[in-house]
Amino acid sequence: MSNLYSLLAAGFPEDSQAACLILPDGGTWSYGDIERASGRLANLIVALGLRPGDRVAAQVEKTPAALVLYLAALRAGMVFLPLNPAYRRHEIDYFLADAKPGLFVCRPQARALAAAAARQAGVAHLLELDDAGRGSLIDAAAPQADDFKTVARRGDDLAAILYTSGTTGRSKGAMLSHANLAVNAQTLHDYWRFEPGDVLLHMLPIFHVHGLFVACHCALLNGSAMLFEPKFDARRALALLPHATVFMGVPTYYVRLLQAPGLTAAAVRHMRLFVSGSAPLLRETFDAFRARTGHTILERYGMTEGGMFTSNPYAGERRGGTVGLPLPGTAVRIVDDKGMACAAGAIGNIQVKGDNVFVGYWQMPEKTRAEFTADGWFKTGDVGALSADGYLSISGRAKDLVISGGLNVYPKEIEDMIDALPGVAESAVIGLPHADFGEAVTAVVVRQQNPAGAALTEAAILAALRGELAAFKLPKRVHLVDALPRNAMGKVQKNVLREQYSPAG
Ligand code: MLC
Ligand code: AMP
Repeated sequence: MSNLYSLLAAGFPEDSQAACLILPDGGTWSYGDIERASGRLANLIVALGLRPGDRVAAQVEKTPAALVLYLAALRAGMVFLPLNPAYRRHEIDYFLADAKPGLFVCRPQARALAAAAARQAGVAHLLELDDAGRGSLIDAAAPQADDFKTVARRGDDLAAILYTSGTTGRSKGAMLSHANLAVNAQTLHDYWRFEPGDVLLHMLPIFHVHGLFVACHCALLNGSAMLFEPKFDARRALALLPHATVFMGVPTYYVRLLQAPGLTAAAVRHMRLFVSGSAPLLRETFDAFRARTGHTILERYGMTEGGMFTSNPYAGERRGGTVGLPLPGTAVRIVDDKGMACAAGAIGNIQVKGDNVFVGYWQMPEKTRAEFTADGWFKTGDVGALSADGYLSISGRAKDLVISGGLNVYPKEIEDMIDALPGVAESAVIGLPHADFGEAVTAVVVRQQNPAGAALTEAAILAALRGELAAFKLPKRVHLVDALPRNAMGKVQKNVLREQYSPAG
């Protein structure tokens, strides 16, 4: 097994001038440009003194240079650590202290904050990459040679660490190996039948599994061009879809496309494939999209800890309300709380096994052990059922997680912050149905019986959280109450809160 980059590069087109990234301003990065730029950055990373296995962290906007930085880190044998630019100091401090990267690449506007965090965590090198893809990172790489001999890696060597927040509040770094990513890339490329001439409309962020691995790996492996957009915008998507053949998005993208004027069968007649994932696609969205466009969205299911596990078939029946069949090489089973296999159709805990399943959580051997069964199955924390003919339906989550617009928010992290505010006795954070984001983060807060408690308001709580947390994690609403509902064991009944505060309830 070699370096994941070598596998991807084997799919690059023979013509090195063929387009890899097509930008909103019409600019193009060819496959040759990608190879040379990643060579320069890989040479720079080595010249800085980083060694294979060291971490390279990046908190930057989506630009070609950001993607090239990922490829350079792979080539040099480093472990890539992408971070959402929305994260604030509190979050960055934790990631840097935990992962101890040798190089941290930040946005210039976050330099002061990043420098303080990097100093505190003992990060040796801090470089900048701005939102136009320029900065000290690129300047430092400019004198480096274009050629770089991609470092050989073993299959179980780490390629990336992606942080996923934990139910206990502390984020966990999911360690993904070259083999994990390579096997999933190849499987998806083949299963979704990528073909010569495919063009991917890429509007996802590239700091998560969906945008960075699922989307980019399929396109690179296929030597395809990507219409590489900084973010999702429904009008822009409609303008670009006639030039694409494949689109991947979270359900919110499809909800917004359906609301935008101009989504017609004619507008998408060149398209070969629409893929949805990262959060449940409502049946009504699936049906409305088919009725409007004639295209049946292909829904698939996966998570940071292993990439994609299941997918609706390319040629067979794409069954709405299901996430399809286990992908080749991945096994899926449903078990009850005692670990006994469930019958077809019965709801239970979803467990998975396969070469794509991650290596473990960074420096958390006990958490890793707790998430695997004795016979090596990974406990996803999702709940669902397998039909008699093998289709998986996800009916809920055993883990306390809110997915808002495809981004995960762990209630415990928000509850801890709210509970620390003056005047707060306790709090519960829940997800409520939301037409655009799927779920909306909502806080229910109990006041202390004192003047600080009496002075609490929704606005004051939100203002206090805003500086500390990425904005997408902020509650869309805060409800102040006298007490939380509890069961006989004293556990907060979040299901009761969800019913009470649901828009329809
Ligand atoms: C932005 N905001 C959100 C939000 N995104 N609030 C809740 N949930 C979200 N997902 C807030 C911002 O903080 C800001 O708040 C306001 O909305 C406007 O910000 P914006 O950046 O203009 O929003 P917009 O561009 O509309 O972004 C929404 C979105 C985006 C849905 C297009 O979040 C997105 O692209 N999501 C996809 C995430 C993704 O890639 N997930 C895959 C994870 S991988 P304020 O207060 O500042 O105004 C994974 C595994 C798998 O899950 O299976 O794939
Ligand atoms: P993340 O930890 O960000 O990788 O998110 C993974 C989680 O997203 C999974 O454990 C599921 O709960 C959820 N998820 C991903 N795809 C789907 C889908 N198609 N339907 C329902 N939930 C999904």
